[in-house]
Amino acid sequence: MRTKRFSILFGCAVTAAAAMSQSAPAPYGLTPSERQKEWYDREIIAFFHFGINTFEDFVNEGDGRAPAAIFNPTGLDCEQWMETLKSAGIPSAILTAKHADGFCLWPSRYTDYGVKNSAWKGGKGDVVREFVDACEDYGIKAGIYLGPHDRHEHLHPDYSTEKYKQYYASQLRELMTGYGKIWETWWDGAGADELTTPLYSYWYDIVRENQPDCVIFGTKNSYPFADVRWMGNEAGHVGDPCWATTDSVCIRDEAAYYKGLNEGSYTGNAYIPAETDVSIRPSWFYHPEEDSRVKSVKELWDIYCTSVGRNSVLLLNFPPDRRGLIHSSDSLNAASLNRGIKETFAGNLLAGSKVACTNDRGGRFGARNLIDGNPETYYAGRDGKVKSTVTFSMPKAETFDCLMVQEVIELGQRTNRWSVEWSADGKVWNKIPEADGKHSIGHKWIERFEPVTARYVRLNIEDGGACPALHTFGVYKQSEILK
Ligand code: IPT
Repeated sequence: MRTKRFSILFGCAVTAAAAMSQSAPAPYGLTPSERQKEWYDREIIAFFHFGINTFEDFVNEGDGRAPAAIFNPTGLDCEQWMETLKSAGIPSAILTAKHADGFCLWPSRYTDYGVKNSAWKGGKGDVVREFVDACEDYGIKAGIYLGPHDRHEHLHPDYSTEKYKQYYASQLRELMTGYGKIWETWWDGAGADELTTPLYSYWYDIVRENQPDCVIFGTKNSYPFADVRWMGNEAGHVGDPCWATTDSVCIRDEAAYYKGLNEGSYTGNAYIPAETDVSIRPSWFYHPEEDSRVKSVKELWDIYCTSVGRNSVLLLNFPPDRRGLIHSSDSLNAASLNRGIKETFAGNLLAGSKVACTNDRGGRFGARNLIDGNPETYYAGRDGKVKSTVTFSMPKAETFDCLMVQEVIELGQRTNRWSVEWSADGKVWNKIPEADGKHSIGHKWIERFEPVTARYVRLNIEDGGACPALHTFGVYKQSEILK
């Protein structure tokens, strides 16, 4: 009796030891930095375009001549912005501290053009301070947009002067040193063609020295310093495929430039994933005329699927109005999107399946990890074996119209061709057209399709640079909220 019990315990110990000893696959190709990994996991970031344009009629890019005095929000409440983010499940936000008009939302020592000469709070206010304080109180990661293109300053001398270089540097220092931790900074390429790489190089050091974890959005001449890239349009449509890697962007060839941004390149020489900036309204700044044109929940879901669901991060703009508040339509639609996303992905219909796999590394890397709901555990194949078929047998037939797959991004972009099929009987297999001949996966890939009813589902990993390493795969029924 004693011996038997001992041997059972011993047997378990051996199995556990074998599982532990199975080593993890080595990373393949380029991999994300800690900053990039953290950024990917945010999934959605809010953009707040707010400034002097808000107080003009239908201006989205002011010329820097509007009098500072007109900036006068009657009820600015950054905590109300944060309430919007909380109900929308958004963990991070970026404020336009200075847009292209040059108007500063904080009392910069280096210009008179800003809140300190506005009617608001008798010139004693600081929107950036109120924003970062509210972020801190609500556990939201704060980011700052400091437009490199400044039409107020640019009225005379041009950008190549030492004066402009130092002017921007001084303002960047104020923001990077005086407002706590900054998680992202945005170098808009709009109107910024004249700004040179040496200028950005000088400004880059200021960001890095003061904010080591700050993600830099860069395009065009700031691209060499970018952690994340623009994805080529403002409509929310990331390419398919969309690789996190891309080749250095050459602006002279327009078509290659946009393709490089929108799709990236599997063999690209830099890891700079795509950020998707899009406004919840037609314009970037608030205009009452657009109150009836706020994107619907369905439109937002489409954008989520073609951004977050295409290996990108969504930067969704909520423009505060002349009171300094987010309009209720914007908040309500974003909150519904969040509820719909949660409801959809709470129910992985494969969760109770039996799992069979043709390329299993063994140990703690079994294919069951794909459906355990835990992003920390993952499935991996054997070294040198890039193909794999993972078959899921559900306890009963289920109807679904959506799938999601996620790679272990720390281990690189391994898989570069995949598909998903379904079967009612486990013998006759049917393709899902939207999930056939696919290429990139990355942080998250989502496909939607006409509902199918199936008992069996298989994920085919058809090619790649190294054995697969994926942490999640699921099929789902889209929530009614999103329709
Ligand atoms: C566009 C810029 O060219 C690009 O570099 C990036 O900053 C982007 O804006 C951000 O949306 S210009 C825009 C009018 C498409």
